[in-house]
Amino acid sequence: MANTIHHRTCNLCEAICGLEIEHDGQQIISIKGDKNDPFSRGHICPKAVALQDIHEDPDRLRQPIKKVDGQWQKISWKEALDEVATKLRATQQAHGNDSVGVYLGNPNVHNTGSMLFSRHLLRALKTRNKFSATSVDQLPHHLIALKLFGHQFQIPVPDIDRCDHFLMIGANPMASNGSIMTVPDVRHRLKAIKEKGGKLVVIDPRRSETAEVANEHVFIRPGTDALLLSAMIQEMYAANLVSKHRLHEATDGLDGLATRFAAFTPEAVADSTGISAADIRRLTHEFCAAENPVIYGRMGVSVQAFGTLSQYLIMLINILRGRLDEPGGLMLTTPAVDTLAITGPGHFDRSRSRVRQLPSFTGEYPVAALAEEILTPGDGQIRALLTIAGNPILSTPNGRQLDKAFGQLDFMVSIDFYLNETTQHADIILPPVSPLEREHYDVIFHMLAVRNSSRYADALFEKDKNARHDWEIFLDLTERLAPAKTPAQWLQNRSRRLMSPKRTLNYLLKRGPYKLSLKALRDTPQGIDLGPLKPQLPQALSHKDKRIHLETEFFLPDLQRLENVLQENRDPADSMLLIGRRHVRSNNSWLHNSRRLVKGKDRCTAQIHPKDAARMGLDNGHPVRITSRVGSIVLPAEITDSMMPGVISVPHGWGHKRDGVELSIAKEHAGVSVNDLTDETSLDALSGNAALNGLPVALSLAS
Ligand SMILES: Nc1nc2c(c(=O)[nH]1)N[C@H]1C(S)=C(S)[C@@H](COP(=O)(O)OP(=O)(O)OC[C@H]3O[C@@H](n4cnc5c(=O)[nH]c(N)nc54)[C@H](O)[C@@H]3O)O[C@H]1N2
Ligand SMILES: Nc1nc2c(c(=O)[nH]1)N[C@H]1C(S)=C(S)[C@@H](COP(=O)(O)OP(=O)(O)OC[C@H]3O[C@@H](n4cnc5c(=O)[nH]c(N)nc54)[C@H](O)[C@@H]3O)O[C@H]1N2
Ligand code: SF4
Ligand SMILES: [Mo]
Repeated sequence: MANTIHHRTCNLCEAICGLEIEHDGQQIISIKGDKNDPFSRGHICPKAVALQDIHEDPDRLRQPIKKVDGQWQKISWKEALDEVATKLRATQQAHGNDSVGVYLGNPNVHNTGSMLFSRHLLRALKTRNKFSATSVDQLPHHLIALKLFGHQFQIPVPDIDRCDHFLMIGANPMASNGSIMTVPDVRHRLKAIKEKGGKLVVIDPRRSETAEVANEHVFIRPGTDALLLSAMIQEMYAANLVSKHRLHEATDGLDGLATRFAAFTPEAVADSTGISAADIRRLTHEFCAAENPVIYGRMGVSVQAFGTLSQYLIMLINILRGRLDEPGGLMLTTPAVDTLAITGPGHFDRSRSRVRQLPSFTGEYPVAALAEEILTPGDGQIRALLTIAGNPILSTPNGRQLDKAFGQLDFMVSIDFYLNETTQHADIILPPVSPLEREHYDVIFHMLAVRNSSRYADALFEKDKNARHDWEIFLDLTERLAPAKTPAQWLQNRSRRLMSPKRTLNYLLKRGPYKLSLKALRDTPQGIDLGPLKPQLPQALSHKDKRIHLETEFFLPDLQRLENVLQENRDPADSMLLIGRRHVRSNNSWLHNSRRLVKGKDRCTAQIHPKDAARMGLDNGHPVRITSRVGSIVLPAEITDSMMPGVISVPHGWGHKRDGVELSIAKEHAGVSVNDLTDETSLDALSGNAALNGLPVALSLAS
């Protein structure tokens, strides 16, 4: 067979780059960027080739396996599914519905079938003990969108192509390729801001890859962003920099705002943040003076002790400067599939977790509470667990405690194609097809994109007869957990299968704002450009009264907690602050089994400033022990002046040398897990999101 080019979007990160995959029907010949994709314009990153490596990986599971006397055995799908359903139901019959827990990981969001079909399974599970990676990530964004605009997914994104001043806090898109801002080819888009005479300013405790390409980089002490942002708001009021804007008429809560920030003068926060009062004033004035400024923050500000407050203040600054819903500011998308309608508005604090009384968000509890819900006896204790496309042992706080908790479950099942740090605890693993054996449409990321666009691909390779999609596994389990008792229920089950992700998608596209269809997208495999983002507020608000609800009485009491930080006096000799790091050739915990991505020098290092290293007598490359309340890790030091003094940076997703892991390449480059240090009691008080950044740790030399 002659070689063919298959067009599809890469599903590995949020940038949704267009790919051209050359293949001969069996084997992949090459993976390149698709120059004709109007959105990504040929851009790809080094991770794209991992799609081939995952597909061909001999370690990838292709058939269900079951642990018998500590040994894994291949079993049939029927046997596996029957046993999983029987065990989950037996647990629930004996101990109540909440005795089964479920954790959903990040790749679900990059999987069309999972996005469209997981709700059936979640409903059939009938448990309140649901958890996901949202609460180690973007939970503050959802909470703010829900409160202010009325829908958890109504999250405006920076209109990067039309802004002329980009103030970026705690985000590193040059490594991450953008987040809650789907922005393929971010390098050129950032460069374009500078080329038109605009300015990119990065605020980060590390001179990140993005800081390197910025006009200006400002170090900030981790966890103090809310102080900086409060001082900016104080200065905006004091210097009369608040703009008049049409949306202010439609905003509740603006009155009296100035007084709430009066105490946070630039002078008051300078020492705590490590940024001089003069610099804070200058940053504020430059931002407000620009014609089309936007301020945006991501992981560094979301996943810390003031995550929600920081994101709220970022939103407030955009609103006060009149940048919400303006070209070049923070804007909402108009995706081809009405994602808001599928996901539902969401809700907050409808129930509380059993042990620590943490609030739920749209039916999920903060994942920092997962271990205690398994370990603490009593009514509602989790005794059986289902994980779907997640690796919480490496990606959520206090991984060692979770190891202990998973070890004591009566039953665990994982829907995953790798035997990794989490799934090795399972009794049964149900592996779905590889990403190239399924169709792909980004239900979520077109909604968070800096330009309206739409792109679909059929599966590249037909799946094996014996293989199942994630969505099929979900329905297989749903039908066993909630068997049809009436002809009507039987029909409903049949019609769900018939609807398939493809048909569902076709239906949603046709009903969407552009009246597209699968056919239209198949005819344009490079994707369709649907134009720049458009102003649409207040009409598009999900709140029935079409007003923005600032809900100051929910958010601003947290300023009191912030004032305590002002009093803190930290001696770096006693404790340093730990932050995270991403690298363009990693993807959370699960791409380290690709030889091409892990080769080269060790990336799992502790970056530390020369001054801190000198104080300890630490040489470059020497092992350093980092200790927190919950544990300690030892890894090589990387001494670099790209770190702010007093701060240490360790990437997450490593630590593959754990018992039972069957990832041959990843184990050769194992590293250690920073989440053996992060603390499940360290939370963003408003949302329950984990505070993984800014954790105090002690350092010592290790041998
Ligand atoms: N310290 C620290 N911790 C962090 C972060 C940090 O910055 N610092 N970042 C956090 C963030 S933002 C996130 S999103 C989380 C991620 O947390 P998780 O989602 O729990 O972890 P991943 O590493 O993404 O694990 C993904 C799992 O899904 C499997 N998988 C991949 N594709 C598929 C598929 O199509 N179907 C199925 N069924 N399985 C699949 C992989 O084999 C792997 O086991 O980590 C968080 N943890
Ligand atoms: N290559 C690669 N790409 C990815 C991923 C990956 O693992 N690898 N993961 C994907 C996922 S799931 C997500 S959610 C996104 C995340 O996307 P980003 O948020 O852009 O990625 P991070 O690299 O976590 O950037 C966080 C930055 O915040 C800084 N920081 C840490 N603490 C603080 C603080 O207290 N204040 C301030 N101001 N800054 C701080 C860090 O130094 C870092 O530069 O990336 C996605 N893309
Ligand atoms: S930037 Fe993200 S979407 Fe683009 S090729 Fe890399 S991993 Fe894939
Ligand atoms: Mo994430």
